[in-house]
Amino acid sequence: MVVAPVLPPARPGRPVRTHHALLINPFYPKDPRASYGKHVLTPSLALTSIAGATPPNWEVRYWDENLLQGPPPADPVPHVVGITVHLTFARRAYQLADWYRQQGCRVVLGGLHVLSCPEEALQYADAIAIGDGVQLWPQILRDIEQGTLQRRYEADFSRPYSLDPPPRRSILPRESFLTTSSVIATRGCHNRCGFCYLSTDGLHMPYRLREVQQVTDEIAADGQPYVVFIDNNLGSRPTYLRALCEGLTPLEIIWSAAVTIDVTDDPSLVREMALAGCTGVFVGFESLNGGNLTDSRKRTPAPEDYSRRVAIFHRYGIQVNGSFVLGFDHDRPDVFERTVEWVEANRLECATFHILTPYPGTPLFRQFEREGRILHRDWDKYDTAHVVFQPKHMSPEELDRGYAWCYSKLFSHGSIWRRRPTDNRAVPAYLAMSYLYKRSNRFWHLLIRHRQTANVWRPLIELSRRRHLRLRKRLLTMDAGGEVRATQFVRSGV
Ligand code: B12
Ligand code: SF4
Repeated sequence: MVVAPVLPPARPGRPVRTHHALLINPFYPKDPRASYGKHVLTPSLALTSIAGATPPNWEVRYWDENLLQGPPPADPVPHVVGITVHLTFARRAYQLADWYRQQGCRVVLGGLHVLSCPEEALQYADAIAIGDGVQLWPQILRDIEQGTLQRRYEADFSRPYSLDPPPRRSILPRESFLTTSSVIATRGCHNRCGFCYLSTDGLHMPYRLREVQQVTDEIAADGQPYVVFIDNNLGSRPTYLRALCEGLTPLEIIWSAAVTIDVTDDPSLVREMALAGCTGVFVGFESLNGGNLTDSRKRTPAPEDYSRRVAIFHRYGIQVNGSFVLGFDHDRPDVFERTVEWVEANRLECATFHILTPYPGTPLFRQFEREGRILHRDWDKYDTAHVVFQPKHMSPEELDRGYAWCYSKLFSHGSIWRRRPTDNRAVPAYLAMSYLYKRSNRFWHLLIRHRQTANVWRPLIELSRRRHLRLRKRLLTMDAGGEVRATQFVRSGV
């Protein structure tokens, strides 16, 4: 899980198979301190979306190096290779691009890192797609057919979302993911935090909504019991979320999504989410220090009110996966202990920790550059698991050790036990799931390599879904102040 598959020597001079496109999600090393499970939770929506926009006279194939099935295929030699590039796997993407170009393929690079560092990506590609690939991909393929391929293609994200064709999930190896239904309903976010990729220079991503019917049709067509919404913030527009919940309820699926904590402003909306099948939310708390949130320009309720709001999710049986960023300018060496203590006191079912990472092109990157605090530009290490800048009140080593300590503490037997649900009936399921998810990386490795992820997880998901249907019935019979407890299996969020 930490070393990319070795590429065999390139075999140039073979004929390319015309109108054959290969889409690749490159390998990235996994942090062994966190769970490997999250990496096979869902497939890349970028590539299925682009596949959906592929003209019918093109054959399209998908390869995800993170599924541990060896190096990507070069037989037959693809006419076009499309690679998605994030900064953490940019180096690997460029290596793959070189390898395919040596064999006569046309290589197109797209994705977030291409948007923030286009000149860098151009050195490795025949063409780059800056921005929305769904608009650009058909035009790129047409230009390749006509021999008029340009070097750069650009599109912003302002086109109405409802014009996008549905993602093509039929290209996916269904057995390799916990669910193939990674779905998006909204694009953008009402916030623009200084450290977030949404603040990248040149990224024009206004808030966009898809028709509820479009979203529910897509979910029904994929036929999975569990759906993961990969929206930056599904709760940005509460009226839309309410309408979406109404559309999701009859599907009788379970789902999870990322939301900001202000979704709890109206507890009746949280109740609607539970009734529609929401079993878990991923919440970016970011920090328990208000100064850090103000510096980041995050519009959010005060950290002092977080506990009350977490309890609202729990009241309706929704698990909370809290995301915390460590190393902000108001953080001192006690931040690690204080954060973990808070996670335990509030019985968060799961948490993810991230070392503050200045993504290139963001205000945070510019600030640290101005202050001379960027330590290096080795993008491989910009994965939120490595320190790449000089923190204000501690050394990089202290931050690195503190981050590792947070995970070892969170995944320890004691912490898992302290965060158990208050309802004793829910404890066995919680423990089984916690151990499977958090302390079984060897097992995950086997499941992934032997393509058993779906076989092992689907029965558990189905069980969770049925339990959740019963929970919804109980919830319906209660008044709005009623309470159900978290008794689910499925981990929350991504
Ligand atoms: C799902 C997800 C994951 C899943 C990945 C599942 C998978 N198998 O892909 C998991 C949970 C594993 C994951 C892990 C991590 N993630 Co993540 N993840 C996301 C998330 C929520 C959705 C990505 C997505 O599918 N977007 C929807 C697609 C349609 O958008 P898109 O990728 O931008 O693609 C469009 C264009 O860019 C372009 N395009 C993209 N590729 C290509 C290729 C071609 C050929 C073309 C023509 C066009 C094109 O066209 C697409 C359609 O318009 C995003 C946040 C977000 N909402 O986007 C974060 C995000 C991508 N993740 C991020 C991070 C930091 C991580 C981690 C490093 C965090 C951690 N410490 O664990 C890890 C490690 C992964 C890694 N090394 O990259 C950051 C990346 C920041 C950056 N600047 O690169 C994001 C943006 C979150 C954030 N707010 O900071 N992640
Ligand atoms: S709330 Fe989350 S998704 Fe929205 S801008 Fe801030 S970090 Fe990004």
